Amino acid sequence: MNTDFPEDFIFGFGTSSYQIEGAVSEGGREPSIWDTFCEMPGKIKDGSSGAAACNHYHLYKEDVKLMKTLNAEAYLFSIAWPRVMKGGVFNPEGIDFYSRLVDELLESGIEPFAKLYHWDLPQSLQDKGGWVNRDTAFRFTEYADAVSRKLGDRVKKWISHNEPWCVSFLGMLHGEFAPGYGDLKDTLTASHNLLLSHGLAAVPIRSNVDKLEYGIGPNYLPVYPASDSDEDNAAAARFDGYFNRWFFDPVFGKGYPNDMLEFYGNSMPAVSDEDIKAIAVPLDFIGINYYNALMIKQSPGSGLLETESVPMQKVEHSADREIYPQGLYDTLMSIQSDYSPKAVYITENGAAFDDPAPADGRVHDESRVNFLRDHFSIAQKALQDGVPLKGFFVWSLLDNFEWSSGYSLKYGVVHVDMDTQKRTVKDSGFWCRDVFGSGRLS
Ligand code: IFM
Repeated sequence: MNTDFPEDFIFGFGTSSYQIEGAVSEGGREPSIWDTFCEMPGKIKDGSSGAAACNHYHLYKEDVKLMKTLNAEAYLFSIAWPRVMKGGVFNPEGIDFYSRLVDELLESGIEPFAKLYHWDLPQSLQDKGGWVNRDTAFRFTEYADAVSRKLGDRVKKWISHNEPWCVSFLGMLHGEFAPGYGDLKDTLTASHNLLLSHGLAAVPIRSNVDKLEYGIGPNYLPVYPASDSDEDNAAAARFDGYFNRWFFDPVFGKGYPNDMLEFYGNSMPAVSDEDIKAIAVPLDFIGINYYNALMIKQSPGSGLLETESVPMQKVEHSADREIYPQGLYDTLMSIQSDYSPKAVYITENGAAFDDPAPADGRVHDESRVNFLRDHFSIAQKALQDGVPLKGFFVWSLLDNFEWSSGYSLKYGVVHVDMDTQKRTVKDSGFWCRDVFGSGRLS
């Protein structure tokens, strides 16, 4: 068949546990830092939480069926650590949910991709310091060992962390996500412990999973200087160091970037060569979460980095971000030239729009269709230009709990009525169905 993507290219959808599962008090799950954070006044825009979310914990069979009708070839989901380990002890009921989900996926011909951490740290570990405590990296390794022992016979693609920048900088220094506090030193320590846990966990996972493919899923923001002045170029490089290179460099064996180590000075904890080596564990693939780009200028006095982002010219906007498909191409090409990964998956890409309400069983979300078409097209161009791109996961299958924005932002290609839990496939979902089924964009 004549297709726009290679025969073995994988098309799928992504979600995360706290954003869709609900059932937070069932199956022996212990509270996570997000349960706690949602209870703090003013943290979530609409005062909501993921307590009920999309009730995927109970409706997972229906959701798998839905994905099948949309021709998904793979599903990237996250495992909730607080379901699987209760007070540090393995909880068989918790893993049983994921085991049933995996069976259901395989029976439907959908390949499971499992993420170990999409932000829902057990509160009991936060009470001991969370990611600032080095011990959390060892607890993560135990958790990864336990989960991969149970699922590794059926799940071959594993991702350690989703967007470690959000966990550390956004969740601590900027206080916008759980746990919501921490100074720069805590943030840098947490970012290091997160990366360390990625490296340490690879060891048991590799011994538990035959034919394993292991990766990590950071977000990437291509950064462009707002002018060609030296100041703006330096500001853009600093922002790139803070957001991108801080995570990518150590994972790909380059250690922490020197310019940023110098910039952070005494706030950066001492890091041993053993840790740097452990983080640089061989990767089978890199997952890239791409949403938008940033134009950065020097801005003395404005926060830690002394940078400010300025609006890009002539770009459209989604409900929460600028739209810049070219940024996905630039991201893929930069990663290719800076790190030469063996394989790349786009592990998240999608957009929130103010969709029209469902009418006659349809949701006409033309903006999202256009968004996806433009991003798939540019991904295909990067593929033609030599990026070893193996798959594309649309974020997200369902409208869901969008963290500090609550349910006010809708990223799904399937509308979810949060009162009735009724799912309605949007036009973008049907667009995915056609592209996933045919491998053709037009
Ligand atoms: O919903 C989030 C997801 O959890 C992490 N990446 C960005 C998405 C959209 O904001």
